[in-house]
Amino acid sequence: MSYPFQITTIEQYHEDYKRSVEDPEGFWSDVADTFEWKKKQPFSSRVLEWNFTEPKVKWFEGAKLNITENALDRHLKTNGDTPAIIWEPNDPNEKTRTLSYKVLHRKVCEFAQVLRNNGVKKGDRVCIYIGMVPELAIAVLSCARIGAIHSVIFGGFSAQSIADRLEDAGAEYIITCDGAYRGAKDIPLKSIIDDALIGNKTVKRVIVHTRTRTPVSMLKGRDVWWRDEVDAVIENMHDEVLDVPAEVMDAEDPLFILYTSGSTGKPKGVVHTVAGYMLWTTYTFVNVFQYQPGDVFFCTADIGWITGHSYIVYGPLLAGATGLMFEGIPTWPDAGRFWNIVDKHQVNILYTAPTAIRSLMSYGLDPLKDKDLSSLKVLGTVGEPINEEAWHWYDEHIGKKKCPVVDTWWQTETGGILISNLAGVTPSRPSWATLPLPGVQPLLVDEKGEEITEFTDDVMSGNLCMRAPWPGILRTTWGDHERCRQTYFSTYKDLYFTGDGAWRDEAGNFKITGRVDDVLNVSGHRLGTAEVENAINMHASVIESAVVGYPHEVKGQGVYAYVVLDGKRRKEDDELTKKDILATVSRIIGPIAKPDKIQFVSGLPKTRSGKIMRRILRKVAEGELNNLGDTTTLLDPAIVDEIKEGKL
Ligand code: 6R9
Repeated sequence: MSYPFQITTIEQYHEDYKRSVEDPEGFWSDVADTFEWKKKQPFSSRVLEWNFTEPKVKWFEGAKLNITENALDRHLKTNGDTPAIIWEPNDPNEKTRTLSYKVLHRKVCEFAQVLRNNGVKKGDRVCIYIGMVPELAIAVLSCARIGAIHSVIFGGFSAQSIADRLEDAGAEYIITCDGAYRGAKDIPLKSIIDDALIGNKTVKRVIVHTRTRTPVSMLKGRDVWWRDEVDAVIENMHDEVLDVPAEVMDAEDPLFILYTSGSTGKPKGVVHTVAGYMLWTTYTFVNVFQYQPGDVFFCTADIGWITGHSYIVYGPLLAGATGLMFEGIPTWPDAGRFWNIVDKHQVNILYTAPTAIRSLMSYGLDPLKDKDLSSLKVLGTVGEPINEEAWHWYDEHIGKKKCPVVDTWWQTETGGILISNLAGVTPSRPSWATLPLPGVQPLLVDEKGEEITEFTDDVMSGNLCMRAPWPGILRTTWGDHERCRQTYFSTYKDLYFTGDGAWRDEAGNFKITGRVDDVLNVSGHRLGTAEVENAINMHASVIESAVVGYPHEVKGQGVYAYVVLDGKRRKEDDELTKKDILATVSRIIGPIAKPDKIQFVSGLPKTRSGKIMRRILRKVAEGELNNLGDTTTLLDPAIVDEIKEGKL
């Protein structure tokens, strides 16, 4: 496969960038021409219609296609035997599986037919809760093939979180598996689904894949086995080759919903649509990583997050690439696991998170001994700001200083990478995401939404916004368009607000400094402080709580909770109560949201109008006790001294 839109020189980057801003419709139409459409854009209508007031964004509306025909069928003629997914199991002694494009296409067709047989139709919502096995990618693509809207839920979420998401999406179908292996743990996914379904009235069918052979309950009339359903499809197949026709989708039909945390309590279902997302993931994959046919691309994310959607499933497959999918974790059975995988599969491009790099750094260089990393050509990071120390370690010890490091900034809402250097084409700079991709128009604004144009000490600093839509931007939040407007398009008029703060230098490079709203980034996972507070407050002894982030050596940010308990407890029960609170948070959100530190306090610092002064709590958690700023407006200034004394 060749990529006519691949940028190969810095001059071309500047030219393409310029054209993408001056003539976005022409620019993206040319990229769109490299895909297969069932019906092209009617020439009388516009390629792009948009405003950020409603907001409304439509790319190629009226054109028809199916994303799986672009990700699978179109590669069959020339690259059918190319490996699409190489799967590395959790246990290094278990056999690797390799699925060629031909095999993946067939499996997707079979399972798409299973979904149809079970009543799934275009537009229906299907919740997918499976570990990192190829069947997860097959389930996702099968939904896309028949036009069902998938909503993948990460394996670390609790039954309660799943129940909330099922309800919000109005999901009628679930695809899950008995259990998932992650390091030394087996996670009983089906049993968690069973708990999530207590009281649920909308789910009609649960399809269960077998992975761990964990005993599961199977309810007659609701639960069916993946294997049996596929066997039935194969038995009833008349043709030699099963080729389930792909549903005709409009460019702007929804492709998937993915829930993500914001600064308010309830996660929101970010909606991406077919054509824009297809263009954006392919374009960014090919350009940022400079993918060349034959390269093995290893993205270490989980498909439960946007990074896995865009750079394990869609981007690489749309580009006809070979992707490596890993079931386990970087530190099991030992901290050399990633390097074993790179060596074993001769990985060329590695894409991981700063938190993984920092965690592996802490094991020293021993795990790297005797590992051949010479196949590596490009390294990437995503999910949170990367500190310079981790950047240099990655560059020196993994890339041996010969692999460009791409620091890719983006969000669930952006569909794919927005700001990043292009490997070996545009320069990298430690801890800077550098330049916007073509089609991306970032700017920095102050609190009032005025564009910042003045430099102080060579940089300007402000809140990061976008001026115009790129093809991969979110279209709405599921079932609540007003929430989408409020969250992203109302803070600053006519701009998309990212929630991040950033710096910009005179050459136009960006450095992302972190969230400026009440969202934490723990090990690259987004958590809303309000969400965690709601979960803590569910504990019977808790009156109120406030959650802030603090710098954490490995996780980037840790979760620090200040908790006010009712007066009934005994001091000697404190440790137990803390554990109970952790268990409560695990049950309500999932283990990923458990606070790292819990400090019991007799009250929270509040203004006279009752607002919690988070600034003070943040400073204390960061250990900046002498720099708390003005505390005179507090209702009860004495509380600050108590909090300082009790700091953990
Ligand atoms: C892709 C993904 C989005 C938030 C985003 C920002 C942070 C992501 C980053 C980065 C600095 C990078 N973030 N990449 N910060 N440098 N290269 O992670 O999506 O889970 O939605 O998180 O992650 O704060 O706003 P998501």
